[in-house]
Amino acid sequence: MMRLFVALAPPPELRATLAGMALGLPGARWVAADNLHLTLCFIGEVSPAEAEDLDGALSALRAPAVEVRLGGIGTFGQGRRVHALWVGAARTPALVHLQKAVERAVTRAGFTPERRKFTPHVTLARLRGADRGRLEGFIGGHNDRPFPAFTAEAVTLYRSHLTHDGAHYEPLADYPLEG
Ligand code: 2AM
Repeated sequence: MMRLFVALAPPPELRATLAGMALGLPGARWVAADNLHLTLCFIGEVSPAEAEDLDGALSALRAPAVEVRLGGIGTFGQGRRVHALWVGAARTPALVHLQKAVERAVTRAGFTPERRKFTPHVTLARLRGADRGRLEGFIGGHNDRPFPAFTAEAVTLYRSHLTHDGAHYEPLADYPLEG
């Protein structure tokens, strides 16, 4: 079985910038630059044959390229249970349209994507027992920071490998969007 999801990959320079923010919050488990992504649709465990069906469905996807604007720092989890730190993406109609198109393609291929509300974000770090003061300082220091917008020209099918030192995400295939 393989654990799959569909996401957008920010360009390498932007990923390097995001990964470089780790200096501002030591102690958290930062996502390596290569692994940074914006999830559009989480699929979960599938067999190799199902992965082929998914590949077929995503190959048939027709949607325009989207401009993605990152900005604003957020967290998942409450109070002492904060477990993820992320940078948000503007919830533009084009991005929402693309997310729905991907979800439809996945559903048409016979899968039931996991339904979390779509909160477009790029997870930067996983936290455990984070020091509140430091975390708030980090958020305050980066919340208004602008990042260069980018145009996502493809969606990527990723395989998630869960290892003892965190998840590693392997891009399996790119599906071009219409420019
Ligand atoms: P996260 O970054 O907010 O943790 C691979 O696990 C990717 O899929 C991650 O971006 C993760 O989001 C997302 N993901 C994991 N489980 C998910 C679920 N049940 N529903 C939606 N997205 C999920």
